[in-house]
Amino acid sequence: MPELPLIARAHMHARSVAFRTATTLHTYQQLLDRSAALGSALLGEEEDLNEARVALLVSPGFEYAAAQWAIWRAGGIKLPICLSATEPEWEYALTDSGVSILMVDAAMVGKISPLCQKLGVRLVNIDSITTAPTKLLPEISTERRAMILYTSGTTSKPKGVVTTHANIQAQIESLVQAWEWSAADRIPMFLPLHHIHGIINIVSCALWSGATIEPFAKFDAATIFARVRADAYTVFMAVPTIYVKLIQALEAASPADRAAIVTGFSKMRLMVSGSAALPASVHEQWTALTGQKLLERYGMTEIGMAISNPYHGERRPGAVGLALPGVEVRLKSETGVIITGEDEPGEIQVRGPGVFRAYWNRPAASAESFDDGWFRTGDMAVRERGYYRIMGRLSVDIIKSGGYKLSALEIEATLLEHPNICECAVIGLPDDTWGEAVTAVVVLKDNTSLTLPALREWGKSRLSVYKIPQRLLVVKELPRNAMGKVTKPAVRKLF
Ligand code: MCA
Ligand code: AMP
Repeated sequence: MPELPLIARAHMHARSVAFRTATTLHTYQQLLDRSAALGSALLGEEEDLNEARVALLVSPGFEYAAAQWAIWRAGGIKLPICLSATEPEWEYALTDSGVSILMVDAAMVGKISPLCQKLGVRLVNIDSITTAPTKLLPEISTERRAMILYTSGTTSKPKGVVTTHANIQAQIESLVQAWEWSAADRIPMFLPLHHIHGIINIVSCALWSGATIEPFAKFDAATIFARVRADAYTVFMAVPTIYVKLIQALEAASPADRAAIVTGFSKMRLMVSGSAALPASVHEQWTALTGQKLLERYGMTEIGMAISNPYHGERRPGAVGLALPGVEVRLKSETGVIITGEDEPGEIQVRGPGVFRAYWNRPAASAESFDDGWFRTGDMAVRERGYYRIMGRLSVDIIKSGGYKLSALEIEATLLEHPNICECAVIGLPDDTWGEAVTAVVVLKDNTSLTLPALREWGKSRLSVYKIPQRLLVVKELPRNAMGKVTKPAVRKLF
Protein backbone atom coordinates (compact mmCIF):
# COMPACT_ATOMS: atom_id res chain seq x y z
CA MET A 1 0.00 0.00 0.00
CA PRO A 2 1.52 3.41 -0.92
CA GLU A 3 2.66 5.38 2.07
CA LEU A 4 3.22 9.09 2.51
CA PRO A 5 6.63 9.88 0.92
CA LEU A 6 8.12 11.07 4.22
CA ILE A 7 7.27 7.71 5.80
CA ALA A 8 8.14 5.61 2.74
CA ARG A 9 11.62 7.12 2.56
CA ALA A 10 12.38 5.90 6.10
CA HIS A 11 12.56 2.30 4.76
CA MET A 12 15.64 3.33 2.76
CA HIS A 13 17.40 4.25 6.01
CA ALA A 14 15.90 1.51 8.18
CA ARG A 15 19.12 0.74 10.06
CA SER A 16 20.37 4.30 10.40
CA VAL A 17 20.02 6.19 13.64
CA ALA A 18 17.13 8.66 13.54
CA PHE A 19 17.41 9.91 17.14
CA ARG A 20 20.24 9.75 19.59
CA THR A 21 20.53 11.02 23.14
CA ALA A 22 23.26 10.50 25.75
CA THR A 23 21.64 7.19 26.69
CA THR A 24 19.48 6.02 23.77
CA LEU A 25 19.64 5.30 20.03
CA HIS A 26 16.55 4.83 17.85
CA THR A 27 16.72 3.70 14.24
CA TYR A 28 14.43 4.58 11.37
CA GLN A 29 13.02 1.05 11.57
CA GLN A 30 12.07 1.69 15.19
CA LEU A 31 10.43 4.94 14.14
CA LEU A 32 8.40 3.06 11.53
CA ASP A 33 7.42 0.34 14.01
CA ARG A 34 6.58 2.67 16.87
CA SER A 35 4.54 5.05 14.70
CA ALA A 36 2.60 2.07 13.31
CA ALA A 37 1.87 0.87 16.85
CA LEU A 38 0.77 4.31 18.04
CA GLY A 39 -1.25 4.78 14.82
CA SER A 40 -3.07 1.51 15.47
CA ALA A 41 -3.85 2.59 19.01
CA LEU A 42 -5.17 5.92 17.77
CA LEU A 43 -7.46 4.19 15.28
CA GLY A 44 -9.06 1.86 17.81
CA GLU A 45 -12.16 0.58 16.04
CA GLU A 46 -11.88 3.10 13.17
CA GLU A 47 -10.34 2.41 9.76
CA ASP A 48 -9.22 6.00 9.18
CA LEU A 49 -9.19 9.12 11.38
CA ASN A 50 -10.48 11.08 8.38
CA GLU A 51 -8.81 14.36 9.31
CA ALA A 52 -9.84 14.28 12.97
CA ARG A 53 -7.70 16.78 14.84
CA VAL A 54 -5.20 15.14 17.19
CA ALA A 55 -3.27 17.37 19.56
CA LEU A 56 0.28 16.47 20.50
CA LEU A 57 1.76 17.35 23.88
CA VAL A 58 4.92 15.29 24.01
CA SER A 59 8.51 16.20 24.88
CA PRO A 60 10.91 16.57 21.95
CA GLY A 61 12.54 13.35 20.77
CA PHE A 62 11.92 9.93 19.27
CA GLU A 63 8.48 9.53 20.88
CA TYR A 64 7.36 12.94 19.61
CA ALA A 65 8.33 12.02 16.04
CA ALA A 66 6.70 8.58 16.35
CA ALA A 67 3.48 10.16 17.64
CA GLN A 68 3.52 12.73 14.83
CA TRP A 69 3.92 10.03 12.20
CA ALA A 70 1.24 7.95 13.95
CA ILE A 71 -1.28 10.78 13.56
CA TRP A 72 -0.41 11.15 9.89
CA ARG A 73 -0.39 7.42 9.19
CA ALA A 74 -3.80 7.03 10.86
CA GLY A 75 -5.26 9.87 8.74
CA GLY A 76 -5.46 12.59 11.41
CA ILE A 77 -4.48 16.26 11.43
CA LYS A 78 -1.67 16.99 13.85
CA LEU A 79 -2.00 19.94 16.21
CA PRO A 80 1.25 20.35 18.16
CA ILE A 81 0.76 22.44 21.27
CA CYS A 82 3.28 24.35 23.31
CA LEU A 83 4.57 22.38 26.29
CA SER A 84 4.97 25.52 28.39
CA ALA A 85 1.70 27.24 27.47
CA THR A 86 -0.86 28.12 30.13
CA GLU A 87 -4.17 26.32 30.53
CA PRO A 88 -6.21 29.14 28.89
CA GLU A 89 -3.86 29.01 25.87
CA TRP A 90 -4.22 25.21 25.62
CA GLU A 91 -7.98 25.45 25.95
CA TYR A 92 -8.17 27.99 23.16
CA ALA A 93 -6.15 25.85 20.71
CA LEU A 94 -8.04 22.64 21.56
CA THR A 95 -11.49 24.18 21.23
CA ASP A 96 -10.79 26.41 18.23
CA SER A 97 -9.47 23.46 16.21
CA GLY A 98 -12.09 20.99 17.48
CA VAL A 99 -9.56 18.48 18.78
CA SER A 100 -11.06 15.07 19.60
CA ILE A 101 -7.90 13.21 20.71
CA LEU A 102 -4.85 14.40 22.63
CA MET A 103 -1.62 12.39 22.61
CA VAL A 104 0.49 13.01 25.67
CA ASP A 105 3.47 11.46 27.43
CA ALA A 106 3.60 10.46 31.08
CA ALA A 107 5.45 13.67 31.97
CA MET A 108 2.58 15.90 30.85
CA VAL A 109 -0.45 13.71 31.52
CA GLY A 110 -1.20 15.08 34.98
CA LYS A 111 -1.12 18.68 33.74
CA ILE A 112 -3.51 18.25 30.84
CA SER A 113 -5.95 15.53 31.90
CA PRO A 114 -8.37 17.83 33.82
CA LEU A 115 -8.70 20.03 30.72
CA CYS A 116 -9.30 16.98 28.49
CA GLN A 117 -12.00 15.80 30.86
CA LYS A 118 -13.64 19.23 30.84
CA LEU A 119 -13.58 19.38 27.03
CA GLY A 120 -14.50 15.73 26.42
CA VAL A 121 -11.21 15.09 24.58
CA ARG A 122 -9.94 11.48 24.44
CA LEU A 123 -6.55 11.29 26.14
CA VAL A 124 -3.99 8.85 24.73
CA ASN A 125 -0.98 8.41 27.02
CA ILE A 126 1.67 7.12 24.62
CA ASP A 127 3.80 5.75 27.43
CA SER A 128 1.04 3.29 28.24
CA ILE A 129 1.04 1.90 24.69
CA THR A 130 3.49 -0.97 24.52
CA THR A 131 1.72 -3.25 22.06
CA ALA A 132 2.72 -3.96 18.46
CA PRO A 133 0.57 -2.65 15.60
CA THR A 134 -2.73 -4.46 15.37
CA LYS A 135 -4.30 -2.73 12.38
CA LEU A 136 -3.71 -2.02 8.74
CA LEU A 137 -3.06 1.71 8.37
CA PRO A 138 -5.11 3.57 5.77
CA GLU A 139 -3.80 4.93 2.48
CA ILE A 140 -3.27 8.69 2.79
CA SER A 141 -3.34 11.07 -0.16
CA THR A 142 -0.80 13.91 -0.01
CA GLU A 143 -3.67 16.30 -0.73
CA ARG A 144 -5.10 15.60 2.72
CA ARG A 145 -4.74 18.13 5.47
CA ALA A 146 -1.87 17.21 7.80
CA MET A 147 -1.18 19.91 10.34
CA ILE A 148 -2.59 22.96 12.11
CA LEU A 149 -0.12 25.38 13.68
CA TYR A 150 -1.38 28.29 15.72
CA THR A 151 0.25 31.58 14.83
CA SER A 152 -0.27 35.06 16.18
CA GLY A 153 -1.09 37.90 13.87
CA THR A 154 -3.10 41.06 13.59
CA THR A 155 -6.09 39.59 15.40
CA SER A 156 -6.30 39.21 19.14
CA LYS A 157 -6.42 35.41 19.08
CA PRO A 158 -3.96 33.14 17.22
CA LYS A 159 -5.17 31.58 13.97
CA GLY A 160 -4.68 27.95 12.93
CA VAL A 161 -2.55 27.60 9.79
CA VAL A 162 -3.63 24.46 7.91
CA THR A 163 -1.13 22.66 5.67
CA THR A 164 -1.54 19.50 3.62
CA HIS A 165 0.98 16.67 3.30
CA ALA A 166 1.81 18.06 -0.15
CA ASN A 167 2.52 21.52 1.34
CA ILE A 168 4.80 20.01 3.98
CA GLN A 169 6.59 17.86 1.41
CA ALA A 170 7.20 20.89 -0.81
CA GLN A 171 8.61 22.84 2.16
CA ILE A 172 10.94 19.96 3.03
CA GLU A 173 12.11 19.26 -0.53
CA SER A 174 12.95 22.90 -1.13
CA LEU A 175 15.25 23.03 1.91
CA VAL A 176 16.80 19.59 1.38
CA GLN A 177 17.78 20.68 -2.12
CA ALA A 178 18.95 24.20 -1.24
CA TRP A 179 20.97 23.26 1.83
CA GLU A 180 22.17 19.89 0.54
CA TRP A 181 20.88 17.73 3.39
CA SER A 182 22.20 14.15 3.34
CA ALA A 183 22.03 10.95 5.36
CA ALA A 184 25.45 11.83 6.81
CA ASP A 185 24.06 14.88 8.62
CA ARG A 186 23.75 15.16 12.39
CA ILE A 187 21.82 18.03 13.95
CA PRO A 188 20.91 19.14 17.48
CA MET A 189 17.24 19.93 18.17
CA PHE A 190 16.57 22.36 21.00
CA LEU A 191 13.82 24.53 19.50
CA PRO A 192 10.18 24.04 20.51
CA LEU A 193 8.23 21.53 18.42
CA HIS A 194 5.05 23.52 17.96
CA HIS A 195 6.56 25.79 15.28
CA ILE A 196 7.90 25.05 11.82
CA HIS A 197 11.50 25.99 12.56
CA GLY A 198 11.72 22.88 14.75
CA ILE A 199 9.10 20.70 13.03
CA ILE A 200 9.97 21.25 9.35
CA ASN A 201 13.43 22.79 9.03
CA ILE A 202 15.03 20.50 11.59
CA VAL A 203 13.06 17.33 12.33
CA SER A 204 11.28 16.76 9.00
CA CYS A 205 14.24 17.70 6.78
CA ALA A 206 16.51 15.44 8.82
CA LEU A 207 14.07 12.51 8.71
CA TRP A 208 13.45 13.00 4.98
CA SER A 209 17.23 12.73 4.44
CA GLY A 210 18.02 9.80 6.74
CA ALA A 211 20.04 12.06 9.04
CA THR A 212 20.43 11.85 12.84
CA ILE A 213 18.72 14.20 15.30
CA GLU A 214 19.93 14.82 18.82
CA PRO A 215 16.97 16.19 20.81
CA PHE A 216 17.13 18.35 23.93
CA ALA A 217 14.29 19.46 26.20
CA LYS A 218 15.44 23.06 25.75
CA PHE A 219 18.36 25.19 24.69
CA ASP A 220 21.26 25.24 27.12
CA ALA A 221 24.60 26.65 25.98
CA ALA A 222 26.78 24.46 28.23
CA THR A 223 25.08 21.24 27.08
CA ILE A 224 25.40 22.22 23.42
CA PHE A 225 29.04 23.26 23.83
CA ALA A 226 29.94 19.86 25.28
CA ARG A 227 28.55 18.14 22.19
CA VAL A 228 29.95 20.68 19.72
CA ARG A 229 33.48 20.18 21.01
CA ALA A 230 32.96 16.43 20.53
CA ASP A 231 32.20 17.10 16.83
CA ALA A 232 28.68 15.75 17.27
CA TYR A 233 27.07 17.88 14.54
CA THR A 234 27.38 18.74 10.87
CA VAL A 235 24.42 21.14 10.72
CA PHE A 236 23.12 23.66 13.28
CA MET A 237 19.92 25.73 13.18
CA ALA A 238 18.84 28.38 15.66
CA VAL A 239 17.10 31.71 16.15
CA PRO A 240 19.16 34.93 16.52
CA THR A 241 18.59 35.07 20.31
CA ILE A 242 20.38 31.71 20.60
CA TYR A 243 23.39 32.98 18.65
CA VAL A 244 23.51 36.01 20.98
CA LYS A 245 23.44 33.67 23.97
CA LEU A 246 26.13 31.43 22.42
CA ILE A 247 28.38 34.44 21.82
CA GLN A 248 27.94 35.55 25.45
CA ALA A 249 28.70 32.04 26.72
CA LEU A 250 31.74 31.65 24.43
CA GLU A 251 33.12 34.96 25.56
CA ALA A 252 32.71 33.88 29.18
CA ALA A 253 34.52 30.53 28.61
CA SER A 254 38.19 30.00 29.44
CA PRO A 255 40.54 30.41 26.44
CA ALA A 256 41.21 26.64 26.30
CA ASP A 257 37.51 25.73 26.43
CA ARG A 258 36.64 28.41 23.93
CA ALA A 259 39.27 27.16 21.48
CA ALA A 260 37.94 23.58 21.69
CA ILE A 261 34.31 24.67 21.24
CA VAL A 262 35.13 27.03 18.38
CA THR A 263 36.95 24.20 16.59
CA GLY A 264 33.74 22.14 16.79
CA PHE A 265 31.64 24.98 15.37
CA SER A 266 34.14 25.73 12.62
CA LYS A 267 33.99 22.13 11.34
CA MET A 268 30.21 22.14 10.73
CA ARG A 269 29.16 22.22 7.11
CA LEU A 270 26.21 24.58 7.71
CA MET A 271 24.94 26.93 10.42
CA VAL A 272 21.58 28.61 9.81
CA SER A 273 19.81 31.53 11.50
CA GLY A 274 16.18 32.47 11.05
CA SER A 275 12.74 33.20 12.54
CA ALA A 276 13.73 36.81 13.25
CA ALA A 277 16.17 39.38 11.93
CA LEU A 278 19.81 38.48 12.58
CA PRO A 279 21.59 41.77 13.27
CA ALA A 280 24.58 42.16 10.92
CA SER A 281 26.72 42.79 14.02
CA VAL A 282 25.82 39.35 15.45
CA HIS A 283 26.50 37.73 12.06
CA GLU A 284 29.92 39.37 11.96
CA GLN A 285 30.74 38.58 15.59
CA TRP A 286 29.92 34.92 14.97
CA THR A 287 32.22 34.80 11.95
CA ALA A 288 34.99 36.52 13.88
CA LEU A 289 34.65 34.01 16.74
CA THR A 290 34.19 30.77 14.82
CA GLY A 291 35.09 31.37 11.20
CA GLN A 292 31.56 30.25 10.25
CA LYS A 293 29.44 32.40 7.95
CA LEU A 294 25.88 32.00 9.18
CA LEU A 295 23.29 31.35 6.50
CA GLU A 296 20.29 33.60 7.20
CA ARG A 297 16.93 32.72 5.71
CA TYR A 298 13.36 34.06 5.90
CA GLY A 299 10.15 32.13 6.40
CA MET A 300 6.72 32.14 7.93
CA THR A 301 4.32 29.56 9.36
CA GLU A 302 1.92 30.05 6.43
CA ILE A 303 4.51 29.49 3.70
CA GLY A 304 7.45 27.56 5.12
CA MET A 305 10.82 28.96 4.10
CA ALA A 306 10.72 31.40 1.19
CA ILE A 307 14.03 33.25 0.89
CA SER A 308 17.54 32.13 1.76
CA ASN A 309 21.14 33.13 1.44
CA PRO A 310 22.89 30.57 -0.75
CA TYR A 311 24.59 27.41 0.48
CA HIS A 312 27.33 28.08 -2.08
CA GLY A 313 28.03 31.73 -2.70
CA GLU A 314 27.86 34.99 -0.81
CA ARG A 315 26.07 34.94 2.57
CA ARG A 316 25.48 38.61 3.13
CA PRO A 317 25.04 39.93 6.69
CA GLY A 318 21.74 41.81 7.04
CA ALA A 319 20.22 40.23 3.91
CA VAL A 320 18.15 37.08 3.45
CA GLY A 321 19.20 36.22 -0.11
CA LEU A 322 17.08 34.82 -2.90
CA ALA A 323 13.87 32.84 -3.38
CA LEU A 324 14.28 29.16 -2.48
CA PRO A 325 13.71 26.38 -5.05
CA GLY A 326 10.02 26.00 -5.92
CA VAL A 327 9.10 29.30 -4.24
CA GLU A 328 8.01 32.40 -6.14
CA VAL A 329 8.55 35.73 -4.41
CA ARG A 330 7.44 39.21 -5.49
CA LEU A 331 7.38 42.65 -3.90
CA LYS A 332 4.28 44.80 -4.14
CA SER A 333 4.42 48.53 -3.49
CA GLU A 334 2.04 50.44 -1.26
CA THR A 335 0.30 51.68 -4.39
CA GLY A 336 -0.27 48.14 -5.67
CA VAL A 337 2.51 48.02 -8.25
CA ILE A 338 4.68 44.91 -8.65
CA ILE A 339 8.26 46.05 -8.14
CA THR A 340 10.65 44.79 -10.76
CA GLY A 341 13.72 46.86 -10.01
CA GLU A 342 16.05 47.26 -7.07
CA ASP A 343 16.07 49.61 -4.06
CA GLU A 344 12.29 50.07 -3.96
CA PRO A 345 10.53 48.65 -0.90
CA GLY A 346 7.38 46.57 -1.07
CA GLU A 347 5.41 43.86 0.72
CA ILE A 348 6.77 40.34 0.25
CA GLN A 349 4.20 38.12 -1.46
CA VAL A 350 4.75 34.41 -1.94
CA ARG A 351 3.33 31.69 -4.17
CA GLY A 352 4.21 28.01 -4.48
CA PRO A 353 3.37 24.45 -3.48
CA GLY A 354 4.54 24.99 0.11
CA VAL A 355 2.04 27.77 0.80
CA PHE A 356 -0.73 26.83 3.27
CA ARG A 357 -4.35 26.19 2.35
CA ALA A 358 -6.28 28.45 4.70
CA TYR A 359 -6.67 29.46 8.31
CA TRP A 360 -8.75 26.96 10.23
CA ASN A 361 -12.41 28.01 10.19
CA ARG A 362 -11.64 31.60 9.17
CA PRO A 363 -12.73 32.06 5.55
CA ALA A 364 -12.66 35.86 5.69
CA ALA A 365 -9.14 36.05 7.15
CA SER A 366 -7.99 33.41 4.63
CA ALA A 367 -9.42 35.32 1.68
CA GLU A 368 -7.89 38.60 2.88
CA SER A 369 -4.46 37.09 3.21
CA PHE A 370 -4.18 36.26 -0.50
CA ASP A 371 -3.74 38.70 -3.36
CA ASP A 372 -4.59 37.01 -6.64
CA GLY A 373 -3.16 33.69 -5.45
CA TRP A 374 -0.13 35.25 -3.77
CA PHE A 375 0.15 35.09 0.04
CA ARG A 376 0.56 38.50 1.61
CA THR A 377 3.22 38.13 4.28
CA GLY A 378 2.84 41.56 5.87
CA ASP A 379 6.65 41.88 5.82
CA MET A 380 8.39 44.65 3.90
CA ALA A 381 11.56 44.05 1.93
CA VAL A 382 13.76 45.61 -0.69
CA ARG A 383 16.03 44.03 -3.31
CA GLU A 384 19.59 45.28 -3.18
CA ARG A 385 22.41 43.96 -5.37
CA GLY A 386 20.26 40.94 -6.16
CA TYR A 387 19.38 39.95 -2.56
CA TYR A 388 16.27 40.61 -0.54
CA ARG A 389 16.67 42.56 2.67
CA ILE A 390 13.84 42.50 5.23
CA MET A 391 12.89 46.00 6.35
CA GLY A 392 10.25 45.24 8.96
CA ARG A 393 6.57 44.49 9.23
CA LEU A 394 3.55 46.34 7.95
CA SER A 395 1.76 45.88 11.27
CA VAL A 396 3.07 47.36 14.52
CA ASP A 397 0.92 44.80 16.32
CA ILE A 398 3.23 41.90 15.48
CA ILE A 399 6.19 41.43 17.79
CA LYS A 400 9.06 38.97 17.37
CA SER A 401 10.74 38.09 20.64
CA GLY A 402 13.22 35.24 21.04
CA GLY A 403 12.03 33.98 17.62
CA TYR A 404 8.40 33.77 18.73
CA LYS A 405 5.78 35.73 16.81
CA LEU A 406 3.45 37.49 19.22
CA SER A 407 0.32 39.53 18.78
CA ALA A 408 0.31 42.83 20.68
CA LEU A 409 -3.49 42.67 20.53
CA GLU A 410 -3.65 39.27 22.22
CA ILE A 411 -1.40 40.50 25.04
CA GLU A 412 -3.42 43.72 25.37
CA ALA A 413 -6.66 41.72 25.61
CA THR A 414 -5.18 39.66 28.44
CA LEU A 415 -3.73 42.67 30.28
CA LEU A 416 -7.14 44.33 30.23
CA GLU A 417 -8.36 41.49 32.47
CA HIS A 418 -6.00 42.76 35.20
CA PRO A 419 -8.10 44.36 37.95
CA ASN A 420 -5.90 47.49 38.10
CA ILE A 421 -5.48 48.12 34.38
CA CYS A 422 -7.88 50.51 32.75
CA GLU A 423 -6.22 50.85 29.31
CA CYS A 424 -3.08 49.52 27.72
CA ALA A 425 -0.95 49.48 24.60
CA VAL A 426 1.64 46.78 23.93
CA ILE A 427 4.62 47.31 21.65
CA GLY A 428 7.91 45.56 20.87
CA LEU A 429 10.99 47.62 21.68
CA PRO A 430 14.42 46.78 20.23
CA ASP A 431 16.40 44.45 22.48
CA ASP A 432 19.95 43.16 21.91
CA THR A 433 19.21 39.63 23.14
CA TRP A 434 15.54 39.03 22.36
CA GLY A 435 15.24 41.05 19.15
CA GLU A 436 12.23 42.82 20.58
CA ALA A 437 11.14 43.10 24.21
CA VAL A 438 7.40 42.96 24.96
CA THR A 439 6.60 46.31 26.50
CA ALA A 440 3.33 47.37 28.11
CA VAL A 441 2.23 50.96 28.53
CA VAL A 442 -0.74 51.08 30.89
CA VAL A 443 -3.21 53.50 32.39
CA LEU A 444 -4.27 52.35 35.86
CA LYS A 445 -7.64 52.55 37.50
CA ASP A 446 -7.95 55.28 40.14
CA ASN A 447 -6.18 54.61 43.44
CA THR A 448 -4.39 51.49 42.21
CA SER A 449 -0.74 50.72 41.54
CA LEU A 450 1.21 48.16 39.55
CA THR A 451 4.84 47.08 39.42
CA LEU A 452 6.54 44.98 36.74
CA PRO A 453 7.22 42.02 39.10
CA ALA A 454 3.56 42.04 40.19
CA LEU A 455 2.36 42.15 36.58
CA ARG A 456 4.72 39.32 35.60
CA GLU A 457 3.54 37.18 38.52
CA TRP A 458 -0.10 37.81 37.51
CA GLY A 459 0.70 37.02 33.87
CA LYS A 460 2.27 33.63 34.61
CA SER A 461 -1.01 31.72 34.73
CA ARG A 462 -2.42 33.48 31.66
CA LEU A 463 0.38 33.93 29.13
CA SER A 464 3.35 31.87 27.95
CA VAL A 465 6.57 33.23 29.44
CA TYR A 466 7.68 34.96 26.24
CA LYS A 467 4.38 36.88 25.98
CA ILE A 468 4.55 38.37 29.49
CA PRO A 469 5.71 42.01 29.34
CA GLN A 470 9.40 42.50 30.06
CA ARG A 471 8.93 46.22 30.50
CA LEU A 472 6.15 48.31 32.01
CA LEU A 473 5.41 51.99 31.84
CA VAL A 474 2.52 53.49 33.78
CA VAL A 475 1.11 56.67 32.19
CA LYS A 476 -1.79 59.00 32.92
CA GLU A 477 -3.15 58.66 29.40
CA LEU A 478 -2.29 56.93 26.15
CA PRO A 479 -1.44 59.02 23.10
CA ARG A 480 -4.38 59.16 20.67
CA ASN A 481 -5.07 60.58 17.26
CA ALA A 482 -7.90 62.96 16.35
CA MET A 483 -10.28 59.99 16.01
CA GLY A 484 -9.51 58.92 19.58
CA LYS A 485 -7.53 55.86 18.49
CA VAL A 486 -4.33 54.95 20.35
CA THR A 487 -1.36 55.61 18.06
CA LYS A 488 1.46 53.12 18.51
CA PRO A 489 4.17 55.29 16.90
CA ALA A 490 3.39 57.89 19.56
CA VAL A 491 3.43 55.19 22.24
CA ARG A 492 6.95 54.24 21.04
CA LYS A 493 8.06 57.84 21.43
CA LEU A 494 7.35 57.58 25.18
CA PHE A 495 10.62 55.58 25.43
C1 MCA B 1 12.07 34.04 28.02
N1 MCA B 1 12.50 35.09 28.74
C2 MCA B 1 12.38 36.19 28.03
C3 MCA B 1 11.82 35.79 26.80
N2 MCA B 1 11.65 34.45 26.81
N3 MCA B 1 12.69 37.46 28.30
C4 MCA B 1 12.46 38.37 27.35
N4 MCA B 1 11.91 38.08 26.15
C5 MCA B 1 11.59 36.79 25.84
N5 MCA B 1 11.10 36.51 24.67
C6 MCA B 1 13.04 35.08 30.08
C7 MCA B 1 12.21 34.22 31.00
O1 MCA B 1 11.19 35.00 31.57
C8 MCA B 1 13.24 33.80 32.01
O2 MCA B 1 13.41 34.83 32.93
C9 MCA B 1 14.52 33.70 31.21
O3 MCA B 1 14.33 34.51 30.04
C10 MCA B 1 14.81 32.30 30.78
O4 MCA B 1 13.62 31.77 30.19
P1 MCA B 1 13.69 30.49 29.29
O5 MCA B 1 12.36 30.22 28.69
O6 MCA B 1 14.39 29.42 30.05
O7 MCA B 1 14.64 31.08 28.17
P2 MCA B 1 15.54 30.31 27.25
O8 MCA B 1 15.46 28.84 27.41
O9 MCA B 1 16.88 30.93 27.30
O10 MCA B 1 14.78 30.59 25.88
C11 MCA B 1 15.27 31.38 24.92
C12 MCA B 1 15.10 30.68 23.59
C13 MCA B 1 13.61 30.32 23.38
C14 MCA B 1 15.93 29.41 23.56
C15 MCA B 1 15.60 31.64 22.54
O11 MCA B 1 12.86 31.51 23.50
C16 MCA B 1 13.35 29.63 22.07
O12 MCA B 1 13.53 28.42 21.96
N6 MCA B 1 12.97 30.40 21.05
C17 MCA B 1 12.75 29.85 19.71
C18 MCA B 1 11.35 29.98 19.28
C19 MCA B 1 11.13 29.38 17.89
O13 MCA B 1 11.47 28.23 17.60
N7 MCA B 1 10.62 30.20 16.99
C20 MCA B 1 10.40 29.77 15.62
C21 MCA B 1 8.99 30.06 15.22
P3 MCA B 1 13.73 34.54 34.48
O14 MCA B 1 15.12 33.93 34.43
O15 MCA B 1 13.68 35.90 35.09
O16 MCA B 1 12.68 33.59 34.93
S1 MCA B 1 8.73 29.57 13.51
C22 MCA B 1 9.12 30.98 12.70
O17 MCA B 1 9.40 31.98 13.28
C23 MCA B 1 9.23 31.03 11.21
C24 MCA B 1 8.50 30.02 10.47
C25 MCA B 1 10.67 30.93 10.83
O18 MCA B 1 11.07 31.71 9.95
O19 MCA B 1 11.37 30.08 11.40
P1 AMP C 1 6.01 32.90 12.30
O1 AMP C 1 4.64 33.39 12.14
O2 AMP C 1 6.33 32.49 13.68
O3 AMP C 1 6.19 31.87 11.30
O4 AMP C 1 6.98 34.09 11.99
C1 AMP C 1 7.17 34.57 10.71
C2 AMP C 1 7.75 35.94 10.76
O5 AMP C 1 9.07 35.90 11.28
C3 AMP C 1 7.89 36.57 9.42
O6 AMP C 1 6.68 37.11 8.95
C4 AMP C 1 8.96 37.62 9.69
O7 AMP C 1 8.38 38.78 10.23
C5 AMP C 1 9.82 36.96 10.74
N1 AMP C 1 11.06 36.41 10.19
C6 AMP C 1 11.38 35.14 9.90
N2 AMP C 1 12.64 35.04 9.43
C7 AMP C 1 13.14 36.30 9.42
C8 AMP C 1 14.40 36.87 9.06
N3 AMP C 1 15.42 36.13 8.64
N4 AMP C 1 14.53 38.21 9.18
C9 AMP C 1 13.52 38.99 9.63
N5 AMP C 1 12.32 38.49 9.99
C10 AMP C 1 12.14 37.17 9.90
